Amino acid sequence: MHPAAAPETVAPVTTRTVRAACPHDCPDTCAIRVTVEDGRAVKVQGDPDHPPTHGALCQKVSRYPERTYHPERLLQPLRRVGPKGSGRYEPVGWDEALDDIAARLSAIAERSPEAIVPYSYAGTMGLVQGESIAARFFNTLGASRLDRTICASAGGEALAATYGAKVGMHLEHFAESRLILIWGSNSIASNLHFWTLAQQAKRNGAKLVCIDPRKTETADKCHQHIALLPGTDGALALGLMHELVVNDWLDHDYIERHTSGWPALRERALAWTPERTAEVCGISPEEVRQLARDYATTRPAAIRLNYGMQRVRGGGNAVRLIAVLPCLTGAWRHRAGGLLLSASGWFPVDRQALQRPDLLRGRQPRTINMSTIGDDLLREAGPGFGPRIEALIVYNSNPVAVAPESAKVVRGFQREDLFTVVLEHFMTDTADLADYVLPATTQLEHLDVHTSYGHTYALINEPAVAPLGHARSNTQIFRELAARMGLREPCLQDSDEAVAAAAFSRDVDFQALRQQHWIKLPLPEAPFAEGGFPTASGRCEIAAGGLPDHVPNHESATTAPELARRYPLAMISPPARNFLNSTFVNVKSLRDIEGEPLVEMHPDDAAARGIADGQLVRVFNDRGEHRCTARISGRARPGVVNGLGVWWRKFGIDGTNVNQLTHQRLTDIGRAPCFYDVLVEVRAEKAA
Ligand SMILES: Nc1nc2c(c(=O)[nH]1)N[C@H]1C(S)=C(S)[C@@H](COP(=O)(O)OP(=O)(O)OC[C@H]3O[C@@H](n4cnc5c(=O)[nH]c(N)nc54)[C@H](O)[C@@H]3O)O[C@H]1N2
Ligand SMILES: Nc1nc2c(c(=O)[nH]1)N[C@H]1C(S)=C(S)[C@@H](COP(=O)(O)OP(=O)(O)OC[C@H]3O[C@@H](n4cnc5c(=O)[nH]c(N)nc54)[C@H](O)[C@@H]3O)O[C@H]1N2
Ligand SMILES: [Mo]
Repeated sequence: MHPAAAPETVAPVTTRTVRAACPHDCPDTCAIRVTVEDGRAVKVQGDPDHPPTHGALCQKVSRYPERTYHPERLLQPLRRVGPKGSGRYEPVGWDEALDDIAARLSAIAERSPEAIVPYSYAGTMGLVQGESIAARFFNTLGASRLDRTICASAGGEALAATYGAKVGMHLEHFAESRLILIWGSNSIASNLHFWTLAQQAKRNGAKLVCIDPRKTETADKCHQHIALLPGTDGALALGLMHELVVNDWLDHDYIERHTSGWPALRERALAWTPERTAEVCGISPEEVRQLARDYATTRPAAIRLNYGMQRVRGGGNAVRLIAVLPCLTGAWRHRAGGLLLSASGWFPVDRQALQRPDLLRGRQPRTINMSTIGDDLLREAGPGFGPRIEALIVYNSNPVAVAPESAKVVRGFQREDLFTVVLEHFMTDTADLADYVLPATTQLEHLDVHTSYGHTYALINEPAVAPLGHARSNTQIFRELAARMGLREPCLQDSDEAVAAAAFSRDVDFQALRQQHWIKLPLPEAPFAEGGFPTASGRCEIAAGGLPDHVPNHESATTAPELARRYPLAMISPPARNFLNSTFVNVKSLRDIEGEPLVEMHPDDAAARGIADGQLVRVFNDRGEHRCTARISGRARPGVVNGLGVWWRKFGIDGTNVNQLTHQRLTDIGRAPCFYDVLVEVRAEKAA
């Protein structure tokens, strides 16, 4: 900054504090206080009064003003002028952009509405700027529907099959647990406000056990780390059940009254001796025995399951099996016992009111799975698929970076005959391939209301500042597109306030939310102490949809031996602490902390390949290659390499990221991607 421009000598004329909520796809959904000086947001802080947030924000969100006022922020509509991918765009006015987009979409909609596909995920988790006016718009058109599977649908559907909904323990009660299994979660990085409570429990004498192939920062701080192979969590759960049965560590009364289907699963579990379990999981039999003993004999015992363990072929079955454990021991009897994967099912969100599926008027458009967008963009019209995709409207997502098997995703987005509109804050990898890029507002510039999948408070986000430049909110953009396309449904013009006020069907009054900033849902303290699961039977449904089992990975030595000979290393690619999926990768201060795209390797695997720390390597399989730096580290277990974070492709050495190596095969339940079920080989590129 030019020294003369430094503002610190001039006292602000007006200062106010605005109550906001963190919009990111994270279980914590923090309550934020934004300090606004003379119309500019200068600081964001965690709300000290909101119990889960407890006054603390993570490092990346504390940089939210830096992201919002980033010099590369998109501030006016852009139209492509060069070939796709050339990066040549010209600024255009909103009227010109929206008129042209409306005309092109209308022409497609008249012929073949399903050729129009929305593509969105959780860039913001807000109920208003997410699927409200946008969903109404696509429903009115009769556009293809999007199956939003990219993150949590395997575990989410599995949990709902077992418990009846995505529900679990209250976050706060983990502080009172005596044993916490942190299972498939790097909580310090991705669930920081849970970690604070786990620390409290630890200080009170609780034992913390981390179950994760990677020795994460979280594993470092737990008493024990069980470094199982990726995709073997279902086997571990069966092995634990074996021990519960043979030692009779079962709560027979709870099982009898509050579960259904146990006898058959009991038989199956008896085949999973600690030795067999250990063999499959790549751990020792003693680890299985010890974990079972701890879990069965410590009260209260809690499981913080997270979505990291369900990004494999058997992810759904694994969640079903793990969710049975607290029913077998009766851990649910105590409010600090049980399990939390997601709390989102507790929220009385009125999706009918928000999304208005009635606007389909009996039409049943096809559904496109967002996790196979690579294949689907390249698919011709045909029976079983329907029309070729002609137009894609992307908002709240960066599919070119985050969707699996990037080579195909990129080829799809590069189709010259595809009309792509991207609503964004920045020129992401996806925006780079758009016909139109429309500048969207950030959380500081629009109204929203929020649920959480990690706690049980609804929150409001009041706009703190006016939209920057010519940015418009997602809702505003869809309202205007609808008007220009002649769509006359009055609800397409609802204001953000009206949408926010309709978002909850009960318990959360919008005006009260405006007054109070956040509202805790009225829920029982120990939700399943006396059973009462939200299933049809009220019981934990162990065998709904068939008996759960360990389902091995798509890509493993057992299921694909020939492949495993050529590509003997399993690769996982969990989140980087200072990014949020691919968001924040362009914030330099955060990118500098993460350094560069890298792959962590165990010293033995590196030595076997003559790879030195810091060396440039080629990670590859039949789908492609990704060159990055090798970090030789005890964070990787033997046989598994860790590619951290979803970097923007354009920051990669060859313009690739880890998704160059992932595939589009889906999970057993929930039609989700298998990001952590991948085999690769690694070779040194040149001498260190
Ligand atoms: N800082 C930060 N926070 C985030 C995100 C981020 O990108 N950065 N992402 C957000 C999103 S979108 C989500 S969905 C949530 C939750 O996102 P999650 O995917 O749950 O993220 P993590 O907590 O990092 O948990 C992943 C952990 O699971 C481990 N893992 C990988 N494969 C397996 C396996 O087969 N079994 C077991 N037991 N563990 C495995 C990984 O090594 C990693 O440590 O986090 C959110 N929070
Ligand atoms: N290899 C690998 N791939 C992964 C994962 C992994 O662990 N490994 N994780 C997967 C998971 S769990 C998830 S959830 C997905 C995440 O995939 P996405 O949901 O696509 O998440 P982000 O990469 O954060 O991209 C969100 C984009 O939305 C934009 N955005 C934010 N707010 C707004 C808004 O108000 N309006 C508009 N128009 N845009 C906005 C941001 O600028 C950002 O570019 O990635 C998945 N991909
Ligand atoms: Mo996610």
